[in-house]
Amino acid sequence: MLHSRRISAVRLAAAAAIGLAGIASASAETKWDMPTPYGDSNFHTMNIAEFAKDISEKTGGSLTIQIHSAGSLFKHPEIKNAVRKGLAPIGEVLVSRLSNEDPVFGVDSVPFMANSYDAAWKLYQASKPLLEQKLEAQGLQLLFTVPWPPQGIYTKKEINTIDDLKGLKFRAYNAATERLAQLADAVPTQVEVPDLPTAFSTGRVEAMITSPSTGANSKAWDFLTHYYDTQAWLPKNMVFVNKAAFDGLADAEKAAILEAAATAETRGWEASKTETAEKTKVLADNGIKVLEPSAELQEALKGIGATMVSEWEASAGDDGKAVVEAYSKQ
Ligand code: PCA
Repeated sequence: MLHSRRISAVRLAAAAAIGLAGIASASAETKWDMPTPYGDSNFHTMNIAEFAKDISEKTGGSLTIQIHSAGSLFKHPEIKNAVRKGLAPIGEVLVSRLSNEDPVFGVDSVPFMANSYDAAWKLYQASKPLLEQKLEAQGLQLLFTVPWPPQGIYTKKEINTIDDLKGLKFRAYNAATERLAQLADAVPTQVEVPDLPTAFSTGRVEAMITSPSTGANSKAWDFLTHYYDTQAWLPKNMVFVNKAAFDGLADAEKAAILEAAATAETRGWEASKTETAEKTKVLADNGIKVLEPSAELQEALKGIGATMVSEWEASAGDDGKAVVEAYSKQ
């Protein structure tokens, strides 16, 4: 036991050293591997592809980034720690995947706390100093965030009241979606986006809450029939770097990354807005019934949201108070 543990520790250190070796030689050509969780046709991945191209152009090819999408290099739950350990120098995750580590990471997924682009941007600005601080404590640096379109409910049957969700096997993608499912008396199961078609077609799950993007990218019409535009929250993805890897770059390369990141953030927020209408239309064009939730359903969801806001505030303590106060002043 002891022996095997030592071997794995040595292996891990060796892997980390290999990971960082490419980074240290800033004067030569540096190639960074970048794990991301979502597929190539998703607008986040497309935005990151532009970001990578931009960096390569700005640095005259001295720094290039190779994207490994759809969890192909590291699976979504592993990406943050892979970057933290230097196994990959840069990566993308859904911020709220980390809410189990610290409630601050989950603030953008509390239902109805900020459910428009304007509110989501303000909440981002209000929470950014703490977000950066929490990442820095892990040797990570935030580069940019981009929100998903507002979240709506997908089902295989008509949903008129919250009771219609009772007992449904409900796909979750973070702690908040799991909690929402519990509060609706549904049964949550975590499933990553690349696994959605299989999970639905084998009956592991039968309903979900996500964006029109993820519904359209996963061809939801193959296994679902109804989409309720509840506009419950706009969760963000973030792109972040291993601070030591970043510090090992030449100054011009660091500047190129920061400039490309600022551009990617602006472009990504705009793309997300365009995406909302475009992908909602794709759902409708492919036969999904795109519907407004009934007043009764929406009220019940807001009730669940209110419970979750209190729970979030209680768990986030002083950090939570600071974010809420900064948000109210935005
Ligand atoms: N798509 C991702 C996160 C939120 C979204 O719209 C997902 O469904 O996992």
